[in-house]
Amino acid sequence: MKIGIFDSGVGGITVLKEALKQLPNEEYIYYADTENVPYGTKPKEEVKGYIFNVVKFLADKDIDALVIACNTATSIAVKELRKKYSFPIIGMEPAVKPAIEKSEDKKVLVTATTLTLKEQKFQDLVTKLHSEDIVDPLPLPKLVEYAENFIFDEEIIIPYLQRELSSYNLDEYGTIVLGCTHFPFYKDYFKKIVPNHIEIIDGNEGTIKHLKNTLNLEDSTLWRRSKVTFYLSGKEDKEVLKKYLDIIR
Ligand code: DGN
Repeated sequence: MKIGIFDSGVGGITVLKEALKQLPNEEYIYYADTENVPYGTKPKEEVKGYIFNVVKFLADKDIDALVIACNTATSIAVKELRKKYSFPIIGMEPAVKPAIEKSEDKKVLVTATTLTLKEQKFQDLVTKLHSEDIVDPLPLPKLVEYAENFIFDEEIIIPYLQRELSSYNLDEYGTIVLGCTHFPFYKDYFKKIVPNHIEIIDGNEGTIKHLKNTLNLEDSTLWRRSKVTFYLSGKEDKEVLKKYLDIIR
């Protein structure tokens, strides 16, 4: 099957990696909209325009399914995209439900982009789960910026996270949700600075399981190398692509 995956930039690579792990026999086209990154801090209508251009590009490549490897893009465009295209579209949303189940009697801290947390889709999810009193949102837009600039240094990221988390009494929380695909790059840093009982959850594994079920893909004992083609809309293509490949390896 030919599967299109896109994000504004490098974040969706964390989803592509999971896809290669669970579904190694498929063909992937990864599109990074590096010319327009970040999505999460821009006006909704502008970002919608970018998303529709990307999906048209992928649809023209005759994909069998699309994974929106971006929580922000999913929150603002998945409904309209599903109306427009007939292939299955797998979106992402912050993994609030599993986080509530794992948190037991404690609260859930949901980190994501500003846009994701502002969107009605997120509010509806919290309401549907009757979790208004236990879910706290925390936008971390700078993590997107760091990842896009391939900044993964502990000395930079840990102080940023410590500052952002400093106003929360973390003993009250059972889980932290990474509701942006750029954030799993920093999972170990979160783990390093939060109390041991807190579990850090992202939605990548669940998203690819959903893709697998939707396409009825079987576990295969025959393994062949998946084919991945990358498209980047930005200018520094070659240099960035090299870094993407390093991350995938
Ligand atoms: N990776 C995107 C997400 O999951 O929301 C956000 C990236 C961005 O453009 N801000």
